[in-house]
Amino acid sequence: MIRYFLCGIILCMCSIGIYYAQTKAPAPFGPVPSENQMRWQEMEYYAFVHFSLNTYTDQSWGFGNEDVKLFNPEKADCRQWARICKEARMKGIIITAKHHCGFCLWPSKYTEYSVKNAPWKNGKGDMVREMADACKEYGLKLGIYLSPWDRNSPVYGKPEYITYFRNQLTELLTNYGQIFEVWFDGANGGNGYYGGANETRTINRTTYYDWKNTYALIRKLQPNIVIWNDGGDRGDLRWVGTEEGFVGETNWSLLNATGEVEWGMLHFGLETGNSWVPAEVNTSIRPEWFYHPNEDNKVKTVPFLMETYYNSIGHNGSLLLNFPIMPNGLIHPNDEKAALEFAEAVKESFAVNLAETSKAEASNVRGNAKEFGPDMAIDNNKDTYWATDDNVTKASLTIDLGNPTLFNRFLVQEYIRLGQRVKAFTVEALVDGNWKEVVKATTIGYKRILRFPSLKATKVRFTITDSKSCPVISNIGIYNAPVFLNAPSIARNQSGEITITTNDIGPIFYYTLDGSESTTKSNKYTMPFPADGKVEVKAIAYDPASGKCSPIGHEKFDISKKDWKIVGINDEKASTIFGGNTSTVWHQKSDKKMPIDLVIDLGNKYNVCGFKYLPDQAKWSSGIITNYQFYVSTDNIEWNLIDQGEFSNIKNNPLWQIKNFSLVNARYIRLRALRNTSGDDVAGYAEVDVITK
Ligand code: FUL
Repeated sequence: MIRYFLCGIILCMCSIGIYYAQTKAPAPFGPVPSENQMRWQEMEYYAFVHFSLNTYTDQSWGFGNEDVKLFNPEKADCRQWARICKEARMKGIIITAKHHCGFCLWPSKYTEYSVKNAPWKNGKGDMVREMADACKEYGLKLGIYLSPWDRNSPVYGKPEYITYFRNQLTELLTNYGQIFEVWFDGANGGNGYYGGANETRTINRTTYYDWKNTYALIRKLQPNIVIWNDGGDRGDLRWVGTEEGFVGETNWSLLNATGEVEWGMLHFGLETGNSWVPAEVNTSIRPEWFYHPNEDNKVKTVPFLMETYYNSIGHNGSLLLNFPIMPNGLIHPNDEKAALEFAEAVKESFAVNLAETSKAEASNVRGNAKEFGPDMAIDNNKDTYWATDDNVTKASLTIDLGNPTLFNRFLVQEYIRLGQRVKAFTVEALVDGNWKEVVKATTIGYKRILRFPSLKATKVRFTITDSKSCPVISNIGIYNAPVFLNAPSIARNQSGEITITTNDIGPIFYYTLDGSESTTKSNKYTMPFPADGKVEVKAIAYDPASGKCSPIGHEKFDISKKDWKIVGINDEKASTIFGGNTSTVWHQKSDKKMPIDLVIDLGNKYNVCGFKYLPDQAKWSSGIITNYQFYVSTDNIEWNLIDQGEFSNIKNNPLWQIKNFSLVNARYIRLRALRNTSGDDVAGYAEVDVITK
């Protein structure tokens, strides 16, 4: 009897042993995030604030010779910024402690070009301190933007600058408490004031800053920090290759630790990368980073911001959304309104997870163990996950919603502490007893959200069709998000015909031509219509099914372009540059060398007070002009130089470049390209326009 009893105990112990052996958690696969990267990833959404002397000069980049006396934000209130960010459900704020102009928002010991010589608070102010205090009060984390390029420093470009740069970093990383992220912009070298030298200084982006030792210093001072660097050595986070607010649909949180990084790698990550370098999507709530009064009505709309949300957080990235601070030191009410409405829209979209109250089944469960079962993906616990046996790379998880249920979003998360694994998956729905493919996608990573038209189904099947190793899924969500219609796009071609379009399916457009707000009582749009000369068009999209209206789309058109001609060019494609279609482009290259002139005959004499240039919208394309001169003439013989300067930040943010000047009479205009982003002899144009009185 005792013998049987002992055997029983031994058998029992063996099976417990086998049970535990079979249900060991999957081993990490490939590179995995550090604790710092993990903490950062879970923040998901945080703010940038851009504030410097540029705020007072209407510039995007300062040259370093702007007067410190300009800095006097009489209502400056970092608590307002923090309150807005908190209410917008952001988790932190990164402040531009020093932008490219070199002006410091804190009283750095190492330069006179700082708040200590500004009239603000009689030189006793410290904006970084006020930001740190406000973040603390509102429970937000603080991050620092310190531009490596300094157009004010006399020693920029020389070895001494590295000591100066590290001294400033030390001040910022020592005196303001915990810093969650440090941001090193990639714009580096070029012309500047440089303590009066006023010259062009170039540096080698990969070697000049000796990042290895700079990183060691940072990690010593702030062990919990993440480093963002688009300039040199790989930091902890990567840029996504654009400032428009989206990262690739395929998005690996991997890159190689060394070697050149091209655009595609930034945008999609690198499937075979040997380092964990996740994507941070940085974009502004307005077109530009710094405050420009003419953008008060160009604040991004809720549908636009929702689009950004799906293309950043929904694509395995984090979202870093910028607020430009006004000269008085506050965030503009339009920006506040947009950010808070956006937060509401996100909340509403993901309010009810239909998967949480459903039943889940999986085609394979690791060791048949409950702790790796499908329920772990719908238990609202980020530390548990559904996993399969090691040899499985194709598997599905079916969610039974019980009744026919309406939904249009599918959210899925990998347990990335064990690496990013999934390469491809599908989502199917059981509609009226038949399985129907709803959507097909590639990578998942920390979070992936898929959108599709609303459908009613009783079951949802998530199938991993390819994975680097056994899948490990920590969360699944199914939602029925409200629809937000996009503001319509309005374009005018060279013959003066207006077209109104949208990417949404099926709405009706209404428009006005007199600057008044458009409503469903305005003119109904049925087809392109003529409206030449100066005209202001406002249009909305209306969805009869839901009764919802979009925000207003708004365009102001200047003089007629019917008679415009490019002088001395025999190329039919050339006139696309005033055709109103921003996706077409024309390049001047052939035998021309910089400077390259574009001469346009406006057909008549006009009182001109500005010009507009839109570069090629393809990312990092050739022929993006950075330095220009603008001339006018009444007879194409005698020319006057009216304006010259730079199109700052045009490579990363290829927006309409708008330059204003005092009124001149002109029939001919000449845009002279002096330099471009790639340093070759190509000048490219998507659109060129003038501003008249
Ligand atoms: C860019 C900078 O050059 C812009 O001015 C801005 O600070 C943005 C966040 O990064 O590359």
